[in-house]
Amino acid sequence: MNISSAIFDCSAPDLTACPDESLPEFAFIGRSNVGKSSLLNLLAGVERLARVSPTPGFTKLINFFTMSKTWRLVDLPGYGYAEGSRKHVSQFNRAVANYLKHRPNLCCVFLLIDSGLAPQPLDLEFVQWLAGHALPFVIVFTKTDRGTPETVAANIAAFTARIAGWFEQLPEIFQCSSATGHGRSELLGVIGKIVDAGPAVAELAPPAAPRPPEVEPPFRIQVRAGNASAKTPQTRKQLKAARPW
Ligand SMILES: Nc1nc2c(ncn2[C@@H]2O[C@H](COP(=O)(O)OP(=O)(O)OP(=O)(O)O)[C@@H](O)[C@H]2O)c(=O)[nH]1
Ligand SMILES: [Mg+2]
Repeated sequence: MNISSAIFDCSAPDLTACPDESLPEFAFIGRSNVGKSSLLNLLAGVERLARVSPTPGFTKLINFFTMSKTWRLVDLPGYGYAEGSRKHVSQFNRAVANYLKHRPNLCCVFLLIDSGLAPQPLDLEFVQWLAGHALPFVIVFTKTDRGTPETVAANIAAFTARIAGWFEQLPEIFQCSSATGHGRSELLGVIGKIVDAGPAVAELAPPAAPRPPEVEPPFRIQVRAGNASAKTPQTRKQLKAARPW
């Protein structure tokens, strides 16, 4: 997939401040420092488009980037980072959960997992949370340049084994390295398939059945039904049917 232009749109502190819903969006979520912003830059083909830092918890807002004037990449704050005042952390976490649950033009979530680590409870919980909310997502194991191929393969196999029982059909699994470019074309392929499908995109959503028991997101927030946003009273199913593109 060719990207003719990549521009930063805006940073939003919460769902109400997000830009219009006219373009399909693909969002990056995962633990702080897993490589979300780096992967965004790799896919966009622009160094330093999203800001990268070795300090965990660096991305603090919902950042929107428009590609080829037709679709967006969305860089989200990570989870699992407890620094900062409790109030700020919970505000950001609530904003991320609201974005994921109520953004009608969100086509696919890229859940990033560090390929150098054995399965982490927070990441496993987050898989459950995404599936429990029927969100279309794929799993991307990051930083494959850092470990030996054997370690990466063992960590991916262990993670897959932990989640296998939760799904009739597993979410698609990818590997990437923002350092070497590994995985770029495969991930752009996922996006291209969905963008090209246009309004029929709902049929491409990866199945998430059987529905696992609902758990609170790893960042442990409570979002009361009907209190998320005045803009989002409809269910995801209704919204999918009404996608604007
Ligand atoms: N070796 C290697 N380092 C990476 C890779 N991806 C990211 N990094 C490094 O990991 C650190 C964190 O990268 P970011 O892209 O800022 O991570 P993030 O998930 O956006 O982090 P937060 O915004 O804090 O949640 C930086 O020092 C990156 O250079 C990768 O594929 N390989
Ligand atoms: Mg970041």
